[in-house]
Amino acid sequence: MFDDLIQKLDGAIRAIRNTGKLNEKNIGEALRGIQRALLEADVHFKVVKEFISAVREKAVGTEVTRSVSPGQQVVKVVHDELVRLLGHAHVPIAFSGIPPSVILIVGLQGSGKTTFAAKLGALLRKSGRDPMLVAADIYRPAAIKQLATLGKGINLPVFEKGTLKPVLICKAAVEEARKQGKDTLIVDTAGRLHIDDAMMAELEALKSALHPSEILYVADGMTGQDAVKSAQAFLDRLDFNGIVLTKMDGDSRGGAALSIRAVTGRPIKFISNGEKTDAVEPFHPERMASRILGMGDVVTLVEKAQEAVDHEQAEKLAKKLRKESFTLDDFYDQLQQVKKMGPMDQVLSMLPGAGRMMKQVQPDEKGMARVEAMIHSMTREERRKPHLINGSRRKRIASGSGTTVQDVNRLLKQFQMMQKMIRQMGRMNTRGMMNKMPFSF
Ligand SMILES: Nc1nc2c(ncn2[C@@H]2O[C@H](COP(=O)(O)OP(=O)(O)OP(=O)(O)O)[C@@H](O)[C@H]2O)c(=O)[nH]1
Ligand SMILES: [Mg+2]
Repeated sequence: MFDDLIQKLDGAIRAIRNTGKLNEKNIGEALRGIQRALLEADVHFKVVKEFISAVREKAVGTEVTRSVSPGQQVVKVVHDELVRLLGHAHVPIAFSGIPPSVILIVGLQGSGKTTFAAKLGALLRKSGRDPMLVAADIYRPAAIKQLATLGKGINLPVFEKGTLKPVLICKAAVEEARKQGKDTLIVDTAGRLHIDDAMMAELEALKSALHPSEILYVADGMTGQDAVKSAQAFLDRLDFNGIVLTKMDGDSRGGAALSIRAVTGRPIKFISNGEKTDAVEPFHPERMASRILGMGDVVTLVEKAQEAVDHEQAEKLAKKLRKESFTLDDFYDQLQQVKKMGPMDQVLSMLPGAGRMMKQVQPDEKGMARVEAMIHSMTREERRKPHLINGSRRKRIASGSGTTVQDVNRLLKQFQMMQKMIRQMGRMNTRGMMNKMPFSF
């Protein structure tokens, strides 16, 4: 996600990041680099213009404190502006006081509505609600079946009434929810290739019949500015209250993510990053800004870990991180847990400094098996105190694991880097991270 943008921003800021002196010239250069990076990521030009002028104003006006370098202070300004652009804080889903709450999923054809409806259902159930999916896309023959299959896969009930009118289907669904005590209805609606009047009228009718507590506009993150334009059209007719960005796992340049909130004034509530039903995250502006600036997203990483890892283990790891006693044994345990968390590249992209590291490491499952074999070939003491592993031990480990001494060297070096990163993370408390900023990127 955002790979290209992350690299370009990194390049633009690198020159001034550690500089002791800021002047018109180096600030100007950095700002031009940032501007270019954003435009190339397909961010709306007006949004870019405002962004740059806000950064310029704040960067020039900031008091430089002793503890950080002026360059780092500019990075902080960019980070804060990114957070502002992405919408300050996470905005949760709204529910109505009288059940069932109705959540209407709308958007263009193929944007990912049906998939997201199922994902949302699974998420809400995890948070203790009792949702039911409603099949209100009656135009595409396979649509009802698609939702039914998705629902079955995650064990969620799907309400359908064939090709009855959507308003009637939904009214019947509300009745049924009351009968069964379901507290949330997630309504999958039909998409269209272009925004046509009849389709909008149908959605308006659903809105006034159902009084949804939430209308979520699903935007295909890969389509960049187009997604923003059609969002505006939906906003005019339906006044939706939240946005879902899908397909953020693809080679999306990030433009939609960065402009859609500013242009519509509506918060992004979720991002979806894969075809599987668990590939979805609540959207947190601050975490995303950190990811975009290559500072990683430690909070989401920890949350994902907590989902995949049993609680006790997560606690233990947190303690180790605090005490800075992270060993190769822990690293090995982590690898096992990481495997459960999802595709390697997505998980790693949340680590601070990962953007650049990923390019060098190219994590893959095969590489992981090699790492496991190497760690297996070490003695207990070596795993605890990797700095003891000298030349002859490296040779032994390599032959024991069917790898080369270079492989062992690389692993130990990476492990050292990771320890260093973890020490730095320990020093920053994740929220106040920007205040201290011993940057690792
Ligand atoms: N890679 C990726 N694919 C996705 C994501 N979300 C949805 N898709 C895929 O995109 C395609 C369209 O998804 P649907 O959920 O059917 O989209 P829709 O908006 O319901 O489509 P219509 O009902 O035809 O308007 C499917 O092949 C999905 O598997 C995502 O976050 N990442
Ligand atoms: Mg659909």
